[in-house]
Amino acid sequence: MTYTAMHWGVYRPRVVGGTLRGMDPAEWDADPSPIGRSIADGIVAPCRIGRPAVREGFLRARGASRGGRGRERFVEVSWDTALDLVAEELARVCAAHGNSAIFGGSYGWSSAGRFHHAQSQIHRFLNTIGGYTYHTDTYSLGAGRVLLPHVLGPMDDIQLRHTAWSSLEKHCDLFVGFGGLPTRNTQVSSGGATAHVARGAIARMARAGVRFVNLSPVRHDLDDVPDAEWLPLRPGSDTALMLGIAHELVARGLHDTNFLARYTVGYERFEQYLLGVTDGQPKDARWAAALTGIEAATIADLAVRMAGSCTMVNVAWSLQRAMGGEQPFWMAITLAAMLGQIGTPGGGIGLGYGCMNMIGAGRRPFSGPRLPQGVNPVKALIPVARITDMLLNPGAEFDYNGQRLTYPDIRLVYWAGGNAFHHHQDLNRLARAWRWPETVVVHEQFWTAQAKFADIVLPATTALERDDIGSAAGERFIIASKQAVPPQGEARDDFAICADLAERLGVRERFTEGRSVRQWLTHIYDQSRDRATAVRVELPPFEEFWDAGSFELPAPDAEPVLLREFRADPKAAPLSTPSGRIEIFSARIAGFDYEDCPGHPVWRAPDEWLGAERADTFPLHLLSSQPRTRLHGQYDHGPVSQQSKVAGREPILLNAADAAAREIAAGDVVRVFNDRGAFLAGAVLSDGIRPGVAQIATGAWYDPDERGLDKHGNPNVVTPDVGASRLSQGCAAQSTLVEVERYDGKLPPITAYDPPIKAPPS
Ligand SMILES: Nc1nc2c(c(=O)[nH]1)N[C@H]1C(S)=C(S)[C@@H](COP(=O)(O)OP(=O)(O)OC[C@H]3O[C@@H](n4cnc5c(=O)[nH]c(N)nc54)[C@H](O)[C@@H]3O)O[C@H]1N2
Ligand SMILES: Nc1nc2c(c(=O)[nH]1)N[C@H]1C(S)=C(S)[C@@H](COP(=O)(O)OP(=O)(O)OC[C@H]3O[C@@H](n4cnc5c(=O)[nH]c(N)nc54)[C@H](O)[C@@H]3O)O[C@H]1N2
Ligand SMILES: [Mo]
Repeated sequence: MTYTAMHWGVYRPRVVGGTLRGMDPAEWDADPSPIGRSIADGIVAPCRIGRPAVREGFLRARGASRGGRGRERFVEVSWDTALDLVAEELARVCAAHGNSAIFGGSYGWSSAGRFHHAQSQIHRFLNTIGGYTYHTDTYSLGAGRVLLPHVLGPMDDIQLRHTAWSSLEKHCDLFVGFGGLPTRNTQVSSGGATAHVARGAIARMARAGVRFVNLSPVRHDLDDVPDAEWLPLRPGSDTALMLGIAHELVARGLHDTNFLARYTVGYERFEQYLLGVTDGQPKDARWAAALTGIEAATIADLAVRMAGSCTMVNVAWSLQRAMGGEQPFWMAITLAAMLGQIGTPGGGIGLGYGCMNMIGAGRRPFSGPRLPQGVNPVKALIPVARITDMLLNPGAEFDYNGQRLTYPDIRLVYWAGGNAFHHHQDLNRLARAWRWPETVVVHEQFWTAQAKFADIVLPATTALERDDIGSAAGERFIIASKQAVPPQGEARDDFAICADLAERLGVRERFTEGRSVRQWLTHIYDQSRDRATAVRVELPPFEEFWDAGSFELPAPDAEPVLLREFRADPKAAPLSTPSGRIEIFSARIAGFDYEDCPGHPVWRAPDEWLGAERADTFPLHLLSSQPRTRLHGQYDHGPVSQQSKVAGREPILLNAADAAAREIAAGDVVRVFNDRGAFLAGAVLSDGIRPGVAQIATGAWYDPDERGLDKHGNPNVVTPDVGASRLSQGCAAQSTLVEVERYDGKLPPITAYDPPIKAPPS
């Protein structure tokens, strides 16, 4: 059987006469993602990179021409010419400046297959030539992932152990979703969603009588349950709302003092703050109402219902992708602890239901196949979202998770499988910083902005064009993802590219270990087989797995319940926090002495939100959320994404009254701007979004004109490039204020998908 594993699902490629005609969802998937419909046209689109290419100025003057980066056209060259050039640049930079001058972080989702995972290939390759400056953390979970080990346990582990949907169906009464429960996001899992479960599970919960509360500025964040209660709070105010609920619990004696005493530390200190003993301000429902825009009586009523029901408190990851993003996660954990239901089969804390398919999917997690990356002798690192700061400030010091680190001096940037001009904030600032390195090498499949802002571009294969293994922890299947069509143009696998570079640098054998692709697939599968056996999962031998095309992992013996063992016996099964318990007060974090992240959860007004002075100038809060029609920027050129555009631009959701006040009608092109930048988008009007809030999906390919106006709708031209706090330095994209106006100028054509290739001389 031939399957292809993609992050948004498993498909059977329909190939006629060597051409891909379509992708049929795997037969077992009850709720396949429509994104698969973008692939057949997508992989042969004109924006596919056909041949290696070098920026014109770079061919002439190498690094001295770097001011032309992102503006100049490219000249197509042979693979030999391109690889010689890359090898030369790597050798030159290592010799002159040391390996820490190479930034090889290469953040991004690349493709689902675990062997051809581009970022892993790059890391392994760079390690064989002496290492590189790397990144820690993710854009997904910057603040949350740094906070969690201090107060609850490692996020990577916790996200895989979430209480199964099937358990919630039986035991939960009330599901309170901060950020809603948007099933558009459960289309994907990192490494490949296999059987989509969230929508079916939510429907069954609703039928079983579970009540849903959607605490989000946007109604459609919980549109799977028609009678869900919608409480449209102000963006960025969730911590205040949770504090208001917590205060109400204490005022009514509804908090679970036994749970707090047995399973947590530091509640007393937090309670002093909650009641206003430390700062004179009780965080009561009236106080919270003024900050959140939700009435005090509604907050009080919610507190009573939460205490009287089996309640799941869930927070979307978007809440922590914000200034002070640690606080909503920490406060949600604190609130759930006060309710005393953590570790029960229907209540407690959820950190990401509705963010990915794997959360709550209920399969026993084991560590699947992955490419060993070797050892990186270079110790220089950045938290992933500090890339622009790093490029602009070599030698400067910064805080991170209790450490004082120094930005390295980067001369060469190497990227494969990610798109910084999609994912990073304040893109005009990134574009300026991007002129500093002497050399930028990118492997890409398509002419994204990441490729256009490179010096040397090497064309990579897609998942359809190579053999691989799709595997995501917590998913139901692992997939033998088989080549369906030949590589398009001159595209090559990232592995083959790295191997040939390693050859030129004299380390081919160390990089490949003498293995072919098939031998590597067998090898990494066998390694994961041993890890699976350790958690009592028996995988078939490789050849059997490969011939079958997929393997269904067994359901666990008991339904997963997050922190069940800890609840049963906190001494026998302590958490990995310093105290072994839930840390409502963290002595360790307090010891770091960061005013923007003190020792217990607090409300601190962010610099950018509707309550800030800045809102006088930029009165709308812009949410930049995950796209329904694609994964980030991937296949933005495909039909599923293209059909969703408005006047060729990315749709932006505006409140009908906000639009009327600005004489904006549905379908108008609008200019969205602040003092960092501006972009065009297509207006969609609704009463399902709180007045004063606008929402746009991320992922429209960056398409700046000469003056820096993005013609297409990439929100990252207006988002702030600051760390969530000194603790995590995480991405804070959600803390963004803008103004919107109708765009009456002549509409500039979209050029995002045009290949920047110089026509050969005639
Ligand atoms: N404003 C705002 N910004 C955000 C977010 C937000 O909420 N708001 N969310 C953030 C989050 S959570 C994330 S995870 C990031 C995502 O940011 P990215 O992961 O960087 O986004 P992708 O578009 O998935 O980029 C992957 C790129 O890899 C290429 N690619 C795919 N497969 C291969 C391969 O096999 N080889 C090579 N060489 N290339 C390949 C694709 O063509 C694509 O361009 O964005 C972040 N940015
Ligand atoms: N289809 C699709 N699915 C995806 C992805 C994709 O690109 N496409 N990306 C995947 C990735 S990499 C990740 S990390 C996850 C991300 O998962 P999330 O970070 O949870 O996803 P978002 O869509 O950014 O945010 C969810 C909702 O939170 C709401 N929200 C934003 N700010 C606030 C706030 O301050 N308060 C409240 N209460 N609500 C707020 C927004 O209305 C938004 O719709 O999604 C994954 N799923
Ligand atoms: Mo993410």
